[in-house]
Amino acid sequence: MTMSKIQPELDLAIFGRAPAFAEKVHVGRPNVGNRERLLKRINDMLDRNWLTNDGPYVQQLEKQIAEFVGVRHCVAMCNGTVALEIAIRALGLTGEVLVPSFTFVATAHALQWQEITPVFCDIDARTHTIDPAQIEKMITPRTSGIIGVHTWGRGCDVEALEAIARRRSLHLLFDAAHAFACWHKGKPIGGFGRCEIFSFHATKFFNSFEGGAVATNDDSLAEKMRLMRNFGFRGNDNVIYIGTNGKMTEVCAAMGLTSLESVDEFVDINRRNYHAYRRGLDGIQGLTVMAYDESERTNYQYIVIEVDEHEAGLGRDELVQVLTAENVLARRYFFPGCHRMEPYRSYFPHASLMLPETEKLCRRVMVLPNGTSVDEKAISQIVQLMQTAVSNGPAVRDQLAGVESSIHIRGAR
Ligand code: T4K
Repeated sequence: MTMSKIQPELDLAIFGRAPAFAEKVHVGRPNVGNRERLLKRINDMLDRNWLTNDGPYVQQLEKQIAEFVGVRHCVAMCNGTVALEIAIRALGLTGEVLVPSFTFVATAHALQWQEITPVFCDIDARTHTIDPAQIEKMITPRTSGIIGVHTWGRGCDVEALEAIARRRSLHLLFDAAHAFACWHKGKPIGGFGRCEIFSFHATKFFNSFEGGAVATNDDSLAEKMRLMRNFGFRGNDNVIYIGTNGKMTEVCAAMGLTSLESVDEFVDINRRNYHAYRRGLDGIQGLTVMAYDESERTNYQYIVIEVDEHEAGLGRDELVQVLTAENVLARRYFFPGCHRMEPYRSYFPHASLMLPETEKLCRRVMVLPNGTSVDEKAISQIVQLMQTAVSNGPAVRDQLAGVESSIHIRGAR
């Protein structure tokens, strides 16, 4: 007679009950400001019949963002990736550029797209940002720059990076896609390095549907980027550089202006949610909620959890599976790391040997839903689900092993 293992019936969807949430709860649900004001702006735009090409909304948004982050210039673009590409080209980067592998793949692609080699550098396990101590050993005669990424809106070790860039005559710029409305050492992010690049994608804390911008205090760099985002035109019929089409549309700028009016409200909601998550998750063994330095201003957009599989009794992927079955679409970030994505995986098959902290974090980290579409009731349910899963690790693991791998996990690609 064969003895089959009896599973306890836990209050989780993987054991067969209905998902805790009838609708999917997303990481990256857009924050939308005042709808009436947005629609009024769009109506005015239609009345004006000026839809793109450095229109009045784009100019107003650039002015307000420059003031908001305390820089001389904000050059609005159609998205953060093109903003990165244009900044890289306008700065004249060549050869190799040091970047963290723990970033969205756009940071690396913006270089490779122009045949500049992204050289992946490890992160500091504590901050999740590029580790200055690792940088010097990656510099070669071909290195022309460093791109720091302010991951989760937490500033890189800007001072150490500046010192290296100065000493080794390298350009320093920052991918600040996560860091709009975040500060570093008492100053707004946007004014560090030669320039900083924001993303205003729908999933970001501050959005303009699609959009991005480069912030800089460098007059000639700003001028060059303005020409480059408009095919290289200086005046009618006069092209003076190779350029592209990186222009932001008026409807995107209208959304950006509307989002800007609600920044404080978005921060308040994110902060409230962050504290609710911390109150619920801080005691659960094996889970660490990434702490924001509350002495700095930040947008609190990312609820970042590190899962210690040994302590929690469940791995990160198993927890994501449990939540996905409940319609909570927690995300792995930035799995599996740029160095394990093509074409970089083929170019640098042994890169992982230089990236132990990146490798470790990519296996441990997950992000939970935040933003204006998440409330404290939803958070307490999500916390309860995670508590139930971790408290019953062995049963959950057995159940998942038996469930068809129909629960599809996604990462931030
Ligand atoms: N550097 C860094 C460090 C970045 O994180 C990014 C972008 C960039 C540079 C480049 O900036 P952009 O060129 O994008 O401006 C998303 C975003 O597309 C991307 O902007 C973002 N980083 C990246 C981390 O995530 P996906 O593939 O994860 O997006 P998706 O479509 O799966 O959406 C995420 C979730 O949000 C979904 O569960 C559904 C929800 N969602 C999404 C959209 C677009 C909504 O509810 N409504 C929406 O309108 O890439």
